[in-house]
Amino acid sequence: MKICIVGQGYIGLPTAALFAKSGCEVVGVDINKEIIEKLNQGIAHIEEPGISDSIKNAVDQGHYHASLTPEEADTFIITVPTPYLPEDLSCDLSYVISACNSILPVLKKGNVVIIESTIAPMSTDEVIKPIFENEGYVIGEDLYLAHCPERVLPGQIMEELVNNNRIVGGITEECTKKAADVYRTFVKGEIIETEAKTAELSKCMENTFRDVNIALANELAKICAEIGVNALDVIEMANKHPRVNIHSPGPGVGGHCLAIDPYFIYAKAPETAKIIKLARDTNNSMPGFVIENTGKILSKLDKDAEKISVFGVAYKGNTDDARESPAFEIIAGLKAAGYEVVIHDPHFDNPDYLDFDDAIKDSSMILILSDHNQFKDMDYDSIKRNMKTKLIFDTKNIIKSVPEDVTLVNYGNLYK
Ligand code: SAJ
Repeated sequence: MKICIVGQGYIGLPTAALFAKSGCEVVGVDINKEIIEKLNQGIAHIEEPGISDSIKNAVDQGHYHASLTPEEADTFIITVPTPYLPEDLSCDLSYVISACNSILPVLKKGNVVIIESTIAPMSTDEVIKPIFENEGYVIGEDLYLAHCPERVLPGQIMEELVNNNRIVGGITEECTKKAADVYRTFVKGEIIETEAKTAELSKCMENTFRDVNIALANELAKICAEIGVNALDVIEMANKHPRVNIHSPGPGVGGHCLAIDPYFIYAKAPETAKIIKLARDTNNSMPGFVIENTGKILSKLDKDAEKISVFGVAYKGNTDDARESPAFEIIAGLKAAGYEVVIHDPHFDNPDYLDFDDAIKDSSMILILSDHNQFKDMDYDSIKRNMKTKLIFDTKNIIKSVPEDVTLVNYGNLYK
C-alpha cells in the first residue's frame, strides 16, 4: 500500500514512520522546504522519543521520502493543524481545505482519504465532503472519506499511535471499513467504527473533558490561596476517594489541543456550552494568577527584586513543544511589570535562552513553568552561590523538597 501523508508535524511524521515500518511505501508532504530537505536526509525535525531512529531507518530502507507536493497513492492522510479563528472561536479549516485541494490532481477512483486533524463536529460532512464531490466523486462508491482523529500524547506518540484505541468515522459504512483497514496495518488498540460526526465530537470532547477538569483544579488552587488551605493536600486527600480524580493545577493550559478544541464545540452551540467556555476562561486566567502571585511573593521576600529566571517555556514537560504555552503570556506580563526576565529551557536551542548557571545569576526567583525532569532536582549549591534570593516559585508543583536555606513556594503554600 502507498500512503501519502499531508502535514509532517507532531502527528504526521510519527504516523508516516509507523506506516513505513510496517512495510508501506510512504510519502510525507509538507509546505516547509527546509523540513523536507532534512527528512530526506533521514533527520527528524521534531523532538519525540523514537522518531529520529524510525525516520532514519525508513529513509535508509527506501520506505519513506518527503516531498513538497502530493503523489499518487492508495490512501491519503491529512495531518495539518486546525487553529481556531479568534473572531468567533470557530475551527479554522483553511489548512485542511488546502491540503484536500492539494491532493485533487493526484487523486484516483478507489482511493481512501482520511482526515486526522482535529475538526469541529460536522466538518467532514459539511465542508470536506463537498470538496471531493465537486470533482465528481461519489463518496462511499468511488472515493472513501473518513475522519480518524489522532489521540496521542506528545512524549509518548510512537507508543500510543500503536497501542491506543482508534476511532474511525466514515461518511458511509464502506468508508469506515476501508479507513479502518488502513489502520489495521500497525494499530494494536481497538479500532472503533462509527460515523464522521460522532468521531469529530468524541475527539473534541476528550480534550474538553480534560480542559474542564484542569479548570476545576485551577479554580481550587485559587480558592485555596484565597481562604488559606493547602491546595495540593486537598487534591491528594480528595483523590484517595475511588471515584475522584482532581487534575493538577498549573500556570495555564497550553498545547495545540486542550487550549483550542473546546472552542470548536463552543462555537457550534455558544448558548449551551457554558461549562466548556467557563473552563477555557478559567484556564486562560492562570497566567494572570501566576504574574499576580509572583509580585506578591517578591513583595514579601525580595522587595527590590529585579531579575526573574523563568524555567521552562514548553507547554509540556520533557518536550520542545511550546505551542500555546502559557509561559509567553507570563513572561510578557512580568516584563511589563518591570522585571528583567531570563529564560532557561534545556529542551530548546534558542540562542536567547540561558544555561542554568547564567540564568540564575543574581536572580531573585526561579519561576518554574514546565515540568521538565531537569527541574525536579536542581543544583542547589549553584542556586545558593549564584542567586540574589534563594527562592523558587514552582507553578507545576514538581519539586518535593529543597534544602533549608532555599524557599519553595508552590500551590500548596501560596496563602502563607
Ligand atoms: N495540564 C494541567 N493539569 C493537568 C494536566 C495537564 O495543567 O492535570 C496542562 C499541561 O501542563 C499542558 C496542557 O494541560 O499545558 C495540555 O497537556 P496534556 O498533557 O493534557 O495534553 P496534550 O495537549 O499534550 O494532549 C492532549 C491529549 N488528550 C487527552 O489526554 C484527552 C492527547 O491524548 C491528544 O491526542 C492531544 O491532546 C491531541 O492531539 O488532541
